[in-house]
Amino acid sequence: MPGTYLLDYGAGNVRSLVNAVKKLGHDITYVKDPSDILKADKLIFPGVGAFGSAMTSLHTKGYAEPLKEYLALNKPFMGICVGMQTLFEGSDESPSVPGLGIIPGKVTLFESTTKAVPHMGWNTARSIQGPQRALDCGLEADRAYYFVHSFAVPFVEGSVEAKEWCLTSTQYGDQVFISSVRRGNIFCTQFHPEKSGFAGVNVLKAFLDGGAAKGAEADLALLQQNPSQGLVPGALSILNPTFVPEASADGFTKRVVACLDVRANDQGDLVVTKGDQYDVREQSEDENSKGDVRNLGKPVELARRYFEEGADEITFLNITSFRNCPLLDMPMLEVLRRASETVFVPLTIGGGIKDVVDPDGKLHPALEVAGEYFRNGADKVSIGSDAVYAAEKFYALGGKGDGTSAIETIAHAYGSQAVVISVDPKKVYVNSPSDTTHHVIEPAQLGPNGERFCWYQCTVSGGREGRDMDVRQLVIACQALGAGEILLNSMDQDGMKQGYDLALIQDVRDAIRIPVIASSGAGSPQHFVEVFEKTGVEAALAAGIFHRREVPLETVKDTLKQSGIRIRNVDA
Ligand code: 1PR
Repeated sequence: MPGTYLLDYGAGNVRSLVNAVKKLGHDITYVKDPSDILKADKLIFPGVGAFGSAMTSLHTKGYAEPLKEYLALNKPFMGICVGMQTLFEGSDESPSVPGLGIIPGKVTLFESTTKAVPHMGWNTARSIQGPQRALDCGLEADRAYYFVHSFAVPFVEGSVEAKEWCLTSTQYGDQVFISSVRRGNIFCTQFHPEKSGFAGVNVLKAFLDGGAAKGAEADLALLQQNPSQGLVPGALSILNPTFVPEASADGFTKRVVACLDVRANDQGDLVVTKGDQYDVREQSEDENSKGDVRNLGKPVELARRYFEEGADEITFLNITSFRNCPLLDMPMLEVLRRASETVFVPLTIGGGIKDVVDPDGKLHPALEVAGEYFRNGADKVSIGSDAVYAAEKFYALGGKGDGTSAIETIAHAYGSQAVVISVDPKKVYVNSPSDTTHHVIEPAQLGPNGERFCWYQCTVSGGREGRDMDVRQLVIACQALGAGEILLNSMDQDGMKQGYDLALIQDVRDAIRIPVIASSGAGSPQHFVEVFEKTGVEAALAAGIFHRREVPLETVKDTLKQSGIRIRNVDA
């Protein structure tokens, strides 16, 4: 059957892409057999995971040769992220594995001494082939797109890939890389259109409506006007000789994340709740009974609201996951499936990412649990308690992993960018650094007994148990084990609306190079300004003020913008 096909090798979340394509009114069929590839009218290849495993999957499934043939026929093709990278000659990520070699050039690792790596977040795309060509592909200069990658193809002025392929380039910190390519009917993006809000949905729409082909026709017209260029019609894009690209500028934005703590209430309904210092029950008049679990709304509806209001990412935390839950009963799977139908920004799921045992004794390793979440619409999983146990083992082994932890196995299969560590620290005050073996800092305020110092103790099971590990030890170990991001909560600040714990956040930001999401304590838009200006974190998360509509997301973004902090505009 001709039609639009999806080339998937089962390595991650393709649900959002499929949902976006369907939302645009198109059917999409999964490639199940190599022969399907050449049947396609349009082919989308959303690469996920590492370059080497993507290439290996293409070869072992017999997809590589028909794919090359499809590309040589100049049929409509859209590659996304690693799906774009595989078209190049190779990647430093997997040096021994050659790419498809359709585009000259090599994928290289971002420099991490000057900025956080992965490049995770929203950034703009500068037109290289001229604004009309970009527009044909649905790309607009003033909109931001969601990127998540550690490797990219450098944009080198004058190189063949820059001259003949590069549609847009993007600057991240001090580096400029190729963020989309187009030649004839072949169009690829390094960013994820299916995660880039309405701006990204427009890019998918343009592809499905034949956008790249419009460019191919324009190439032909240009070629007829300039026959001396000697290019092959329909197969090559040529630079518009009259177009001079703008100077490159870093368009990377800070992210505002909405967080939904989810659990079943006493009636058994799944609700979004929110605690004060992790206590999610209403105050009870009767000392002997517990108050009700606070109910602030339904997870799917709230997620949709935050997407529409401009959240750059949405995180769901299953906060009662310390209870063992059989894999098939995981309530968050349905939440994800439904949320990914209407929410087109990255979704993170946390709580219960660990080895799970079913009532019949069947063990599901954390990797399998995470895989289930990815297939149901998650882009990242967040690991809490299990990360603390993994870090303890890391130090017991003398500063190395043994390859079996959830962090290692999930990062290996799905990439570091898919593994977030959720940290639940609690302050422990001391009079002097010599009172503890842990790393101490001087907090802004003295402790209850006038203590000048404190260390941050890691906890497990939603703060119910403290461990002999400080936050600095935890984040350093998790980074070494392969985590891609830190979600830094604070049990002391949670729900208090007094602002983020800047000393803690600064300390963690300085200790590692992976992105950090500041969490807990936001009470006003100014708190977001403060955390970005004072600590340099990449993202800031809030829950209570958004759920209670005390501070709208739009106001947070407007205030950040007015303060000169780059953010993604709320799009429509
Ligand atoms: O240990 O891997 O199963 O994960 C459990 C997850 O559940 C962890 O991510 C842990 O942070 C979370 N969790 C467990 N218990 C609670 C609780 O509140 N009782 N929630 C909990 C953590 C903190 C943030 C909150 C921010 C912002 N909640 O998620 O959203 O503090 O709040 P604010 O803006 O209102 O101040 P595992």
